[in-house]
Amino acid sequence: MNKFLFILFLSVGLLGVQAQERYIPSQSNLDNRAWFEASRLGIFIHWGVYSTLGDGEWVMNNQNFAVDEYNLLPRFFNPLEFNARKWAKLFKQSGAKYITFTTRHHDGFSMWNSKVSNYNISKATPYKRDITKELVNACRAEGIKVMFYYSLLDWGRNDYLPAGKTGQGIVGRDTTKGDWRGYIDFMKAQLTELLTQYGRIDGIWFDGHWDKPDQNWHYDELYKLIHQLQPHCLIGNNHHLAPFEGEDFQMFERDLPGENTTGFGTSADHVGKLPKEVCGTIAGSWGFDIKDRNQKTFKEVLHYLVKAAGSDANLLLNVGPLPNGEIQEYQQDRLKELGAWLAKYGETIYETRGAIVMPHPDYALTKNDKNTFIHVLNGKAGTITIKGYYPNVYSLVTYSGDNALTYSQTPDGLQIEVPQSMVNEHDLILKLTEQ
Ligand code: H79
Repeated sequence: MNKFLFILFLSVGLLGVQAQERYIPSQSNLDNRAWFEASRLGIFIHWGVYSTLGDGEWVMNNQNFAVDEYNLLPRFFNPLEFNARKWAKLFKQSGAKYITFTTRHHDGFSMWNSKVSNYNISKATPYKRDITKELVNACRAEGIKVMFYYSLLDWGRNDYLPAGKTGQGIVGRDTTKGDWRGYIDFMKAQLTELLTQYGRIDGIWFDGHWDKPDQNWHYDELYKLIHQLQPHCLIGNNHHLAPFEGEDFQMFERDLPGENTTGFGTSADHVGKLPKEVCGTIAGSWGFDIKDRNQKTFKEVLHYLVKAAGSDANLLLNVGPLPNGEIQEYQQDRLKELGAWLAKYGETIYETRGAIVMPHPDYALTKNDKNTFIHVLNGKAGTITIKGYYPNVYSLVTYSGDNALTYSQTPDGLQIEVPQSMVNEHDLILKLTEQ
């Protein structure tokens, strides 16, 4: 081959490789990102065979189960009170625009009728019904979009071995059967099922990367497969790092973007430009914990939502249903209260952008085309100073527009006088209009 042709082929080859690696989202994906970013509230559902033990979704690891012992759980996971339509109506009532359902958590149990693993709701439980299918259909009927949580980490399968950072005390696995390539192919087969048998799915939410942070997870293959099957499908991965190539949104676990109170590493310098989502719980834990005493009040849940929006992120708010399929009353109450609040003040949350200034314990700001909304969260009268420079304030009024406030721009920010008569313990919303 002459030298010129050789170089030409080489460059075309290299370009080809690069083109494969670089992810260019489809128009439908970009549209879906815009929908996602405008949605601002989703409902996270942690539900699986672990729920039967009432000790959270990490019980298999935390109590160092043997695989055979844990495998008894499906035999009495029989959620007779589960009613997908009732759940979907509740989620609708909360004002949420989508749900993210744990199709498979770290224990490896599949909540759908998987053909590549019998360890699933239809084949291993007396209940037999395909819960994922029922939930998808019920949500679709309410106009709620569906995303699937899918664990990369697996505490039960041999091919996942050797164990990663977690699950080291889980016994009864055959350590000679580790097969990473086989495990990746298994996940591809499961993801294919999830993305071909349930109609349109709007996102895949991965979790567990941090169990084997140095492992090659073959995301190029996994992400490509997902985007090939459903190009609009948004991929997020809870790896606690800056977004990887091929991802469509960035998530923050129990932290606002830029915060790092959990120590998971979602630090400020990792905040990227993709749509953002903060996930958090109504209870203390994700999966049902019978001794959970950290039930959040309406005010706490509302402030979570407002601060998430104020930091330009969605809130993915978690419920942990009981093993019988009911959602506990206090969790239902929080969702209904949020919905009632959003029905009145949704304009200040949906389709707004945040990060004008980052949320502060006392306030958070959101903005749409017409107004900036100042959410005063400290429930106090007196002077409050909002960081930033707002030189063109035309009017500063209460959300209803009935009352004007006194303000002045100072070097520290916009100083506002909140009279006692306006105090709102949940959220005093002020509407700032610029000239
Ligand atoms: O599904 C819920 C949790 O079960 C799951 N993600 C949410 C949405 C979750 N798993 N782990 N965590 C949350 C906490 C992660 C802890 C970590 Fe670590 C600390 C990961 C890395 C450092 C524990 C210790 C795992 C590896 C070392």
